This record gives sequence, structure tokens and C-alpha cells, in this order.
Amino acid sequence: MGSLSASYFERAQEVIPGGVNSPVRAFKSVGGSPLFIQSAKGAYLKDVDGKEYIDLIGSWGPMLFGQAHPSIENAVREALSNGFSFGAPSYNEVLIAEKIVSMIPSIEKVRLVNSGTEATMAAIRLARAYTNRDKIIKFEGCYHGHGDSFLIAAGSGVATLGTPDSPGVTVSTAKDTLTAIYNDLASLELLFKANPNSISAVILEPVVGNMGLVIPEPGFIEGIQQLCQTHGSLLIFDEVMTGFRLSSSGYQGLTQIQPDLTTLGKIIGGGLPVGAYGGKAEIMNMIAPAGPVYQAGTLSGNPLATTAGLAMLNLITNHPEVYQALNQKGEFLAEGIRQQLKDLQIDGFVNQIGSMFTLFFTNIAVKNFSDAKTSDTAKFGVYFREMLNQGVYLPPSQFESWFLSAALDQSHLDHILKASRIALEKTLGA
Ligand code: HOZ
Repeated sequence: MGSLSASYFERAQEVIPGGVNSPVRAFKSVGGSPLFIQSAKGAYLKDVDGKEYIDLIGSWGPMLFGQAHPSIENAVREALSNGFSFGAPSYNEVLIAEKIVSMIPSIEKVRLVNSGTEATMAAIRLARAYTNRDKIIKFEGCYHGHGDSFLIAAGSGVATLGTPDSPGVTVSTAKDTLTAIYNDLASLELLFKANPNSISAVILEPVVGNMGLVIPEPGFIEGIQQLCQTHGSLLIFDEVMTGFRLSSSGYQGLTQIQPDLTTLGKIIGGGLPVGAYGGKAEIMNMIAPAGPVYQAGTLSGNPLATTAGLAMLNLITNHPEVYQALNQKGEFLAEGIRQQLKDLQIDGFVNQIGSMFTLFFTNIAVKNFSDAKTSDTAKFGVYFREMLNQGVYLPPSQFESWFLSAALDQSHLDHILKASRIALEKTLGA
């Protein structure tokens, strides 16, 4: 008898393009049929057929303390009785903005939106208005949501499906997006030289989650900042994945580098739909109604989302030890899997920082998108399906980061390693 997930997917394909509301979920690059999730708690996801999985997606970042943490759940339950959407200011918006400003030193003012995509689209509009220049530079394989300007050499689902650029993006939009190579300062310098006085901003995921996890080489981010300063361009950190995940002030908290603008998402809603962009007051004051750059939204600052986000940020400030514990878990898994690759003589490379992690099926060190694309995605598919079989739910793509949570205890980590050994053995015959 077929599974409920399979039958739901069949029905979904009749009424939803591809049967999913976000492409990576469709399991297209890993094979099989996507699982429909019934519920999630702590370290686990449970599908509609009643099978439980250790959750290594964590809703793509926000579930730092595991799924449905009681502090967040209780706060949202309490807020529910006060109504769900006002279309007018509410006090929580002030509280969460104050909290974000107090936690991330480069952010003096912040505007809430509903997703990371909205945040990045608004941030580049603002950068263009502030500098009075049209072009932006992004890095190949970085993904900044599905705004037209970013669907050029994009990572994540675009890389997963192998579509380099999306139809529907106009030629004139595409020509204003230039792409450099991640971890290659010379490629960025060339673009600056070839386009004098026309680059409004450089946007990047300082630690990349969307070509699989890729980590900046020493000096790379500092070099970008220097080039931006020399050429009068803004530096935008897209910390939708890394914000509040790598430290209580995101990636920038690990380095003390202060970008001009930062985009945030997911985690500041505790998993509810939220995004934000913020930075220097002088720049942010250009946004309407303080200034002329328009950006708006009925659901921006939604009372339930801000309640969940505040509860999440309070959890973080009350538990600063969470980052060290997560890093230990990350290192334990990374070392364990590296050892398995060695024992089984399998070509593989593991990138890990804190609670973010990717196993690439390639024999080279992965430092940029071209490196990531040398991965054997068919082998990843075999590995993914066996991990699922063993009760571990990984992101269904070679080009995504895995996300660990504080809800994982030693028994979960041991289970993941045991499953990984079995899954790696499966790839040997594949
Ligand atoms: N773009 C998201 C991660 N890179 C995937 C979102 C989803 O499919 O839920």
C-alpha cells in the first residue's frame, strides 16, 4: 500500500506547480517522493505516515533550540488571544527592533518585512538610492531569495534544479547584476575596475549556506570591505541563514566586521514568517516614511511573528552557552563523518562552522561554487535516501547546509553517525 505522503503529493501536483510551495522540497535532485510533515517537536519531525526523523533542516535555520520550543510556543499561544493582524503599529515591533539593535552592533535602525527575499530586495533598492548607482555585485552560488536581481548564478534551489538563470528576469535587470567568484578577491577587483563609479553594493552570504556550506578564507571578507570602501559601494551581509545562528550577532559577531546593511530572516520570527533589513541610521533614514525609498507591507511586524521572534531572541540572550555547545556538536559530527570517509575510502569533503554543516561528494576542498559543482549529486541522492531510511532528515539537495539544534543530544548524534556509516556504504555500490 502506498504512503499517505505519496498520495498527498499526487494530489498536490494537480493543484500546486510541481506539488510543492518551494522547489527544493520536491526531492527532484535526490529521487523519491517528498514527505509531508504532520508535526515537529524538539529534535524530531514526524510525517503524516507516523514515522519520526531527526531534523537536520531546522526550517533552514531558525530552529536553533529545536522545533516548537516551549518558550516560543507559550508566548505565541498567549499572544493569540489578542488578535492576529492589526495593520497598525504594535508595541512588540518596538521591542524586537530594540532587541535586534542591541544584539547586532552594525544595525542602528531596522525595518521588519515578511521574508528574507523581501529583505534583500529592499536592501538593494535602498543601496541603489543611497549611492545613486544601479549595479550590484553578488557571488556565484550565493542565494539571496527569488528577487529578479538575484536569480543570476544563484545557489540553493536554482543550483539544485540546474537552472543557471530564471526565464522571466528581464535582460535589463540581469545586466545590472554582476557576479564574482566567492573566495576570490581578484575576481571582485576586476569587476570594480571594469565598472567605475557604478557599483551600488556588494551583497554576499558571508558564510554561504546555499551552495552547500562554504566558509570564507582568512582575509576574504576584510578584502571585500576594503574594496567597497575604496569604490564608494555599500557592503551588504545577507545573514538570513547565519544571523543569530553562528553567534548572538550573526557571522559579523565572529569577526567584528561591520557591514553597511544586514538582511535577516526566519530566525527573528522563531520560525514564523519574518525578515528584516537594517544598518547605519543615515542609510536607513532614507526609507519611507522617513525618506523617499518606498517599501511597505500589511503583515510586516505581524503581532504573532514578533511575539515568536522576541521569545527566540530572549532565549538566545538567556542562553549564550548555546553556541559553544552547538559548535561541539558540529565538530563531533564533522570529525565523525570525515573519519568514515577515510575508513571507507570515499571521495568526500566536509565543511562545518558552528551548527552549519555540509558533506560534499567530491575529492577537492570546496571553497566556491565551481568546487561545489564538482560534487557527485547522484551519490548524494543515494546517501540522502538511506539517511531518510535510517530516520535522519537532511536537506534534500547537495547544495544546502545542514542545521543542527540544541535539541540534539548525544544519542541523536550517535544515531546520525551510525546512519551515515550505513548510507556511505550504500554509495559504494552506486
Ligand atoms: N531556499 C531555501 C533554502 N536554501 C529553501 C526553502 C524551502 O524549500 O523551504
